[in-house]
Amino acid sequence: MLQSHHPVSSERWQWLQQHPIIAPSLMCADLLNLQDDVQRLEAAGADAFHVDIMDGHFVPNLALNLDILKQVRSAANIPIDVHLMVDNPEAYLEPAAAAGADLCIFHIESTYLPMRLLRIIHSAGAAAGIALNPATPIEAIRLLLPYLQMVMVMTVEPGFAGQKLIGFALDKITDLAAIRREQGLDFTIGVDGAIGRDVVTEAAARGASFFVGGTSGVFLKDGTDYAAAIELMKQAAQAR
Ligand code: S6P
Ligand code: MG
Repeated sequence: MLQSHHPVSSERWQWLQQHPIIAPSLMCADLLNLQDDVQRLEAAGADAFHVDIMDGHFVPNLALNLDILKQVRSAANIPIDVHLMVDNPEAYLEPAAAAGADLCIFHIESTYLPMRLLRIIHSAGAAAGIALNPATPIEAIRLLLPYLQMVMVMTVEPGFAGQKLIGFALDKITDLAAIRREQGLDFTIGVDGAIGRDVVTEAAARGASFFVGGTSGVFLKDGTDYAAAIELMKQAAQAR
């Protein structure tokens, strides 16, 4: 029988076990002063940076790219996760890891060769995550769960910041947490899309521990500074 690959748990992935992890989404940052924002967000208590990469095909928008990732890596001291919203994700995995991604997340909707992609990510030394669009059922990745360090539950259709929450996606957190418990697995459950404080509390209660902070969580229009916004998200995650 063919041996399927079983990643040896790496020390480089330990940060994913922390609760909570608040990961500001850098496509929402001040792109004209990105270095400054990276430093301010770190000083404000950000646990990781979330870098969205789009191709205008898988989603109808463009966001950050691998060159920006490389520059962020050189300015940042905390882990970086890369969220690939692209067709043909295999073309981006090794370059993303080489550019400094600690965690590479691809969409299950973008591939029919997920085990191949997981092997590429792990061979490059990064942790592997799979994102699910709001309407994609857990069934699509159930057999892959033992190989994953993260499942990213999308609570908006990917592509844009500032959208409305798609609440039914939160049910998947509960189901994923139950499978994780029953099977003794250790993947982290993340949520991305319209993650304000109320959603943080609900998602944490269901079993999520990784929260992407965009315009609803970290980059608030009401003048709340980064430190206060991140602290409020952390408190919201503990209020369960
Ligand atoms: C877009 C991307 C997300 C956004 C984030 C923004 O699909 O994957 O990471 O940057 O959703 O957050 P918010 O609070 O503006 O929805
Ligand atoms: Mg994202």
